[in-house]
Order: sequence, then C-alpha cells, then structure tokens
Amino acid sequence: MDHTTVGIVGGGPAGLLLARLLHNSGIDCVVLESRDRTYVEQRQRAGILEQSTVDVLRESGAGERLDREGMVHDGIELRWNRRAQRIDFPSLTGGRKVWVYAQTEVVKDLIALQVADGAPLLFEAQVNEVVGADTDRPVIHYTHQGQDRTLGCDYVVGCDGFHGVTRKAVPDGVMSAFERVYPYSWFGILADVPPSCDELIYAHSPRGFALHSMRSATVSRLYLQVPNGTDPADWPDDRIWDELDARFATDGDWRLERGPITSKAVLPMRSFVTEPMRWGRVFLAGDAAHIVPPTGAKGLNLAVSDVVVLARALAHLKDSGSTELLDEYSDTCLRRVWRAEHFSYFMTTTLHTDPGQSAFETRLQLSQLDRVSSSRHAAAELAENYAGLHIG
Ligand code: RFL
Ligand code: PHB
Repeated sequence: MDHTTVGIVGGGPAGLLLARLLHNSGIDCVVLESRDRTYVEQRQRAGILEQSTVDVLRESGAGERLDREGMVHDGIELRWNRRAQRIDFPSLTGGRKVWVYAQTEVVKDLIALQVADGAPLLFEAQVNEVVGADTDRPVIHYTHQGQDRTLGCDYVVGCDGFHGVTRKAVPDGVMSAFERVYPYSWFGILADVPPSCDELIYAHSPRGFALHSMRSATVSRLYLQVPNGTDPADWPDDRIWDELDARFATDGDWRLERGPITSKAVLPMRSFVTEPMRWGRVFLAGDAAHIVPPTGAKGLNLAVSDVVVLARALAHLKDSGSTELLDEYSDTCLRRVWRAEHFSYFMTTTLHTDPGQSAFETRLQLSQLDRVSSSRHAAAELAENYAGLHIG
C-alpha cells in the first residue's frame, strides 16, 4: 500500500489549494480527482473572490495571472422597482474590494503549479471509499487506470464537494446536517458580448431575480431565476435576452447588449452545513462540508478559508507536535461558515420571488432593499459581508 501524510479527496479549488499550501510547508500529500484535467479546468462556477482569498492565492504563489487579468470591483448595483442603487465597498468597509476572476482560472493556475513542481495530483482517480477514520491510519480506496488501489494516510481531507464520498466515512449519527433546499434554480448563461455594466447587477423583479456578472472584457455571465426542473431547451436565445431585459429594466439610461450565447445550464440552490467538520483523522473542507446558494458569492471563498485554517493547523502539528489547532479546526471554520450561510440566505430570500409568494412578503423584500439604499448602516452590513469579514 502507498502512504502519504495527507490524502486529499477531490481536486477542485479546496483540494488544489490545500495541496499547494501543504507543499509550501513541506508536508507531503496526494490529490485524487475523479474527473479528467480538461473537465476540471472548464467547469463553470464561481466568479467573485474576496480580498482575503486573493491574498491567500498570492501568498501561495498562484497570484501572478490573477494580478494581471483579474478585474477589481469596488461595488455592486442593486435594482428593484425600476430603481438602481450602488453599494460602494471601500467607503463602507474601510477599503475592502472584490476581484472578478473565474474559478476556472483559479483552478488552472493551481493545477499548473502542482504539475510544474511534480507534486502528486492524479486525475481520473475515483475514490470509492475512505475507511478507518477513527484509527491512526485511515485508508483511501480508489480506482485509477482501471486498477483498484489503496493509499494509507496520516490524515484524510474530503475536498470532494457536496456529492463526494468522504462524508460517508463518518458513522451515522456523529455529524448533524442542517439543510434548506430552495423552490427555484438559477439558469446561467455565458455570452460572447462585452458586459453591459462595470460592476455586477443584482436585480429583484416581480418576474424573478436576475444577475449580470462577467468573465472578461468580452464575455458576460448572466443568471435568471427559473422554476426547479427547468429545461434549457425551453429557452431559445431570444427568450433569454427578452427576459433579462424585462428583469433589469430601470427608469435610468441603460441598455443590455445581446450576443451569441455559448453555454446554458440550470443550477439548483441549497443551503447545507455538517457539524462537526471533522471525525477522528478525517476532515471535511469546502462544499463537502457546506453549501451556500450562489447569491452571496461565498462558496469558493469559504472553501479557501477552510483549507487555510487546516493547512495552518497541519503545519503547526509538523513544527510543534501539537494537535491543538487541528482540534479547533471545526469550531474555527464553523463560525465563518454560519455567517456566510446567513448572508447567502439573506441575499437569496431578499432578491428572489418564491412561487406563491404573497404581496405582503414582496412588500417586506422591497422595504429591506429600500433600507439598504437609505441607511449607511444597512448598506455597510451588506458590504462587509459581501467583501468578506475577518472571522477565525
Ligand atoms: P468542488 O469545486 O465541487 O470540487 C470537488 C471536487 O471533488 C471531485 N470529486 C471526487 N474526486 C475523487 N473521488 C470522488 N469520489 C470524488 N467526488 C467528487 C469533483 O470532481 C471535484 O473536482 O468543491 P470545492 O473544491 O469545495 O469548491 C467549492 C466551490 O466550487 C463552490 O463553493 C463555488 O463554485 C460556489 N459558487 C460561488 N462561490 C463563490 O465564492 N463566488 C461565486 O461567485 C460563486 N458562484 C458558485 C457560483 C457555485 C455555482 N454552482 C455551480 C452551484 C455560481 C454557481 C452557478
Ligand atoms: C458569477 O460570476 O458566476 C457569479 C457572481 C456573483 C454571484 C454568483 C455568481 O453572486
């Protein structure tokens, strides 16, 4: 049986960044990723990085292209009732900003560094089972190139997302799960057209939520709230643009530019937390431990902060022999996780229209948006959460 200090299940942003941070601390690890490299590098997901995420990527050595190509944003725009209100992050948060740099690019940069260093990163390595979480030597069973293999580890970290297998290594009843599934989904498109805005637009509308984001100066990313189970085939391009036009409509002077749509996908939305995020020598990080709906742009940032806490704890163990920080891992992460859960829930329920929502509930949403636009305190609360809080 092969052996490593830290076996990492999953090569998404959490697993790849953890591997990078451990490598930089001289701790050996192996990343096992079930998909092939191209698939992992092209999976469309997050777009917004908090300042602290950018700082970590830079320190890890993965900040060079981000600094060249990432777009710094000082705020977002909220729209409702044909009104528009800008939320300015630096003035409300003591100087914080966010970066628009796609998750696909973060993943490409991290993979390139691992490959350049010859650090162990196996694609098409399907982990079937993690056993022995409560022993001194947990074992990962996986299949690679048609062969069943085993990897003995001092520690196993499940970075294998919401549908991963590592969580199943924990006996029933040890972890508590908290969950909310939303009665709507996001329909996301990529379009070859310059963004029609300088900053992201989050729009509340009687027709449902819409978001205008971007990937570059020439590629726009847009989302529409749609019913669960929506089939993208029912949405020809003209219908998408007409619906976006209707939901972003303002009394101001603004036009949504249209262009060729290159990708369409429907994404269900969920809030989910497992507590604790550790059992014996098995740790969970990122989406394996918690999911947020994308409205607050927190998922990737949470994954990054989990693995920073974990890498620091493993380095502390290596340097001092003390498991003190490892023992605090779950509590340290969960404080930030629950803050992000609340913020993502707040953004989601304030901006989306529930099927069957009453006029009373709509009035409450509009009052909340009005409050954010008329109170510096309310705006600062939103800005601090969006741009990232110092927790843990
Ligand atoms: P990932 O990215 O799901 O990676 C898990 C990896 O594990 C692999 N895997 C396995 N490997 C081996 N054996 C097995 N048995 C395995 N099972 C799974 C998978 O192939 C995969 O490569 O989890 P990770 O690393 O924790 O990263 C989390 C983020 O991907 C996620 O939180 C964000 O994408 C969420 N998110 C956003 N987060 C932000 O911070 N800002 C955003 O703007 C933002 N926008 C979004 C988002 C998520 C979205 N979707 C798709 C729900 C927008 C969308 C539309
Ligand atoms: C994105 O660009 O994909 C994106 C941006 C902000 C969000 C969610 C997704 O809140």
